[in-house]
Formats: sequence, structure tokens, C-alpha cells
Amino acid sequence: MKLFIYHTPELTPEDKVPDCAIAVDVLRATTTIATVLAAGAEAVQVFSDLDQLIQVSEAWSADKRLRAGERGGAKVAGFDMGNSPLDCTPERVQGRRLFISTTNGTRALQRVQNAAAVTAAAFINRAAVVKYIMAQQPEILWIVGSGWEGSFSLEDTACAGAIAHSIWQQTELPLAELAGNDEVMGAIALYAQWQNNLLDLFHHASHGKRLLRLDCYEDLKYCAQTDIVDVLPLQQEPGVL
Ligand code: 3SL
Repeated sequence: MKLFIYHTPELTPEDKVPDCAIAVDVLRATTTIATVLAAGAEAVQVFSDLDQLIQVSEAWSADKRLRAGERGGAKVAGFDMGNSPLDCTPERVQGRRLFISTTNGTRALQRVQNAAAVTAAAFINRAAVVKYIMAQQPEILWIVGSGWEGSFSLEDTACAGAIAHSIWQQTELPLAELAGNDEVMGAIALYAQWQNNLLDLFHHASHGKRLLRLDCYEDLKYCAQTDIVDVLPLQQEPGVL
């Protein structure tokens, strides 16, 4: 296995498609996706365009769908919810399909949707994703952070490091053999430094600060937990997990 980490979707090579890609948007899209599936949602369908989301989701009756829209951290007017994982209670989501569009997370998922296998990871479902990778043993694996509008984000790279660290421990390969690019070692070092203080790390992160300004401290606390849901959001068809 060769593992490559890309800090943003824009940094992925355009002429290559990996055997497996993991999209990461810890704050908060992939945390929300893992949470809603763990809470019993039927599936999650991602969109970059809000109008297209509305149009496609019309085919589902109102009691079988939930529309989630986020821009700049805030809920989009007229949608059922924004992008808070704390809104994904079993009472609310069970048996429904979540149609979701967010600023960066859905873009990362769409960027890798042609990979042979695609999944979504956050700290909360790290172990489930690593278990899948260890079973599949892809030759080429990408972990792609969502970043913020094309820029690096601390929390996504720390989560990529958490996944890489766990794979490294379990493969027992020398890191130099496993790592396909320098970002792998950088991400593991970032995770190793902050693994016991992820909530503190989020307070240093620009998107963490943005969410704190929007009164989302409880979201940050939730997203900072590791391995609390045993769920693998696996793409079934492009854009649907
Ligand atoms: O950028 C995204 O995709 C979102 O996860 C941002 S937010 O956490 O909902 O503000």
C-alpha cells in the first residue's frame, strides 16, 4: 500500500485516480455524514449546488428526506438543517435520506468520486475507516482534506494523520515505504502532537474559530471525540454514501 495525503481537493493530481480515497472534513461535513448514518439515515447524497439539491430531492416525499444546507458555517434559509452533527438524532433522521451541500466537504467528496472506492472519515469514525482499509489493502490510497476554500486546515490534516498513524501501526511497514508523499509524515507529526488535545487544536484552527464565533462550541466538542461511532460511509454510486 502507498498512502498519499492531500491537504485540499485542489492539491490532488488531476490525471490520476486511486484505488481508494478517503475524504475528510472534520469540521463538520464528514462528522455529520458519519453521525447521520450511525443514527439510521438510509443514505447521504452530496451536492455542490443548492438548487440541484432541491431539484433532485423533490423525488423523495417530505417524510423520507432531510435537506441540509450550509454556507460560511451557517444554515441556508429554507433548508431543514444546517451542518451540525448534533441535529442528527435518530428520531429525526431514521429511514430518511440526507441531501447535503456544504462549503468544502461536499467538494472534497466530489473531487474523489471516481476512485474505485470512496469513503468519508472524521475523528469519530476513524477506527471503522481504518478497519475497512486494512481489509481492502488498496495499492494506492488517498486521504483528502477539505480545507477551507482551497486553503489548508489544521483539523483535516490532523485527522488524516490519525488515520495514517493507525494504518502505519497496523501494517507494520516502515513509514518510508508506506508514505507516498511528505504530507504523510507531516500529518502524523501534527496528530501526534495534538492527539490528547484535539479540542484545543480546534481552538487554534481558523474554521474552529469561525464556528466558535457562530456559537458552535458543543459541535467542536463532539467533533473532537475519537472512534465513537462504528460506521463506514461507503460510496454506493457517485455522490451517494
Ligand atoms: O465546509 C464545509 O464543508 C463545512 O463542513 C463547514 S461547516 O463546519 O458546516 O461550517
